[in-house]
Amino acid sequence: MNVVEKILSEHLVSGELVPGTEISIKIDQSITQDATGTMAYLQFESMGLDRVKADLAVSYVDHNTIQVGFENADDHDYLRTVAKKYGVVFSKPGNGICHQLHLERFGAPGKTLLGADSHTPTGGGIGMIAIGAGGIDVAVAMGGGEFFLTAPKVIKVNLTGKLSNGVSAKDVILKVLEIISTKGNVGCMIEYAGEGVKTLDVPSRATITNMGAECGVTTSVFPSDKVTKQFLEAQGRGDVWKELKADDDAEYARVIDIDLSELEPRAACPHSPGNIATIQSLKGTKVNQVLIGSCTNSSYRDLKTVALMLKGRKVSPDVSVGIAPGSRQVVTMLAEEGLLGELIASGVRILENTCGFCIGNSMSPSTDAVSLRTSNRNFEARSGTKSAQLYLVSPETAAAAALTGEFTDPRELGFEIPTFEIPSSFEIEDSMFLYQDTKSVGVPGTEVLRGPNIADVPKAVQLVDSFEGVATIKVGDKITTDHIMPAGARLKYRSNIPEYSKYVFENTDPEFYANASANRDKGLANFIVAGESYGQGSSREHAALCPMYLGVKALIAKSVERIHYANLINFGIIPFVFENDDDYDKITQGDSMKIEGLLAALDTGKATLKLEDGTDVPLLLSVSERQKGMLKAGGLLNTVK
Ligand code: MIC
Ligand code: SF4
Repeated sequence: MNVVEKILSEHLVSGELVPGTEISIKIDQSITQDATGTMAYLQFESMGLDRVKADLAVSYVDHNTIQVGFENADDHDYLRTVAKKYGVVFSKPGNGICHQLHLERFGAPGKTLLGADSHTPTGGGIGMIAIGAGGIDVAVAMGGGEFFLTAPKVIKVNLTGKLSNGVSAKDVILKVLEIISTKGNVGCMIEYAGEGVKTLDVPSRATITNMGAECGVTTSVFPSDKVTKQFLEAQGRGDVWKELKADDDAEYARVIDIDLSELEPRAACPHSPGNIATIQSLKGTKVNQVLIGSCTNSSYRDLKTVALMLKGRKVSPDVSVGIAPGSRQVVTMLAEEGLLGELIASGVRILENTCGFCIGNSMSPSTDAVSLRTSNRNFEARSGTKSAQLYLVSPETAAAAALTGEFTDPRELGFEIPTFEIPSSFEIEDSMFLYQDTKSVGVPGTEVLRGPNIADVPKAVQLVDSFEGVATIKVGDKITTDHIMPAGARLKYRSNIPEYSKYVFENTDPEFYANASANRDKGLANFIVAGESYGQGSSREHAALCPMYLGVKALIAKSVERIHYANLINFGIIPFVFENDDDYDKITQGDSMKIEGLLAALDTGKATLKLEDGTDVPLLLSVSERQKGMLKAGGLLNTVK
């Protein structure tokens, strides 16, 4: 067996590991963050359990810490008190970014982790099967329920050689993205193997698995070896280590070879993480902003490297440079070594150790600005500035641009980039994790605080046999959840669906909310028509929940990405795909349309979309027995026992 098969078979609850078929697995650990967590806990509460049943559940607050107005703080109070009531470890705002913290303090090789955030696969850096999902799936796992997924095709990425000075983990995953792109990888997992694995420390491995999310794979995993052991020991958690490696005769669906020694610095160019170019080809382009941090590249390894590169030097006068560390551990260690002081002296802006700029809730660049970031997504408008040009690069490339004010290959800076070694022990101080007093857990009446921003969770209605309605919006390929449900300034409405729904497709079609609600109020169904890879990006179930609230009944797309596909079904929206992709061109936004025989379509997997000019468009639907039940009932919440 390969590593993926070993972990999955140990956790298998139903099905067989036959690629493409539905299986379910036991989840050992779960994580939520505040932007998805409020919904997840509201849904958990509505299931009527008295406490969480998973071995470990952690609730992190890292996305909405700007706190302009009362909404974010209300959410934090709700999350803290609901965690106390149900036995969830609560990570206070200011403690750090969920994925970085989980890797440091809780992750363990061989375990399964389900997270209400698409970058949960960061945990694959220490040999976990760590998967991102919608909040409601995580709520079910917290309640002890299994998680359903497609048994994966496993892609082996065979690493040989060793990275050269100035080239780092981000350049590895950008190379992987160059090879396999952001689409067409649904139902796959990546397993890293080969001699080159040994040369990568855990933070580097975690950078690589983190951004596997951008390839659209279910997760990515590294073996667990001596390097993993050393990292866990330095985190004071050597006891959770176990070795994990693929058998010599393990098989894979596809093998990709990458020679680390040959890699050069790369960037993902606007507006997709899959739009890759070398830094050499961008050399000399002026840069306005450099931001270093996010769950991809905010580790002690990354920021120490940057600090040593900037030490004794000044950032370019034309560039605004910010650093957001991944955790308190990282900040403390930089501070104790005097490196925070060096960063400040060089002219860097020190940002809070949260998601911050990555989700566009601060540090929006100026109009048309070129912004270099070490984060994982550069979708249009995600930064808060639609005209900005975002490039995703390694910390070394970011620091080089900070110094020179233009794209610069870090290998050409004229000085050796400092190399990094994992310390024998990290600074461990866990006081911003609130572990629950077992006496208060599960006690009825333990007070949960709900401010006015915490609204009820809407439920979908039961499926009817036909929908008559309108193609309320028609969009192109690679529509991300950031297009569907903007974050940034709108993030504060995550626990208030009626309010948040006003911003569905805000940057794509500002009339969508008015048109969709008018149709819904007239009893017409809203249809979304889309191209390939619809729903790329985040796990935010709001991209299904809010459209559902506005009366969206079905999606008709060329293809749909994994987490979003599951989220649509969880909220009773039928995810059809075109039988013939060319039919996409037959539909115009605003067209009236009808789908009949929906109940039968659930069984046959086929339906016909009738356009107003009499054209019939054949559609396909691929759902498991379990998903059929959910669609009939009007979503997962209506079926949970
Ligand atoms: C993101 O990076 O897009 C987010 C914000 O972390 C999302 C979750 C969310 O929308 O709350 C993700 O990646 O799942
Ligand atoms: Fe936070 Fe950005 Fe990571 Fe999402 S991708 S969890 S917003 S740091």
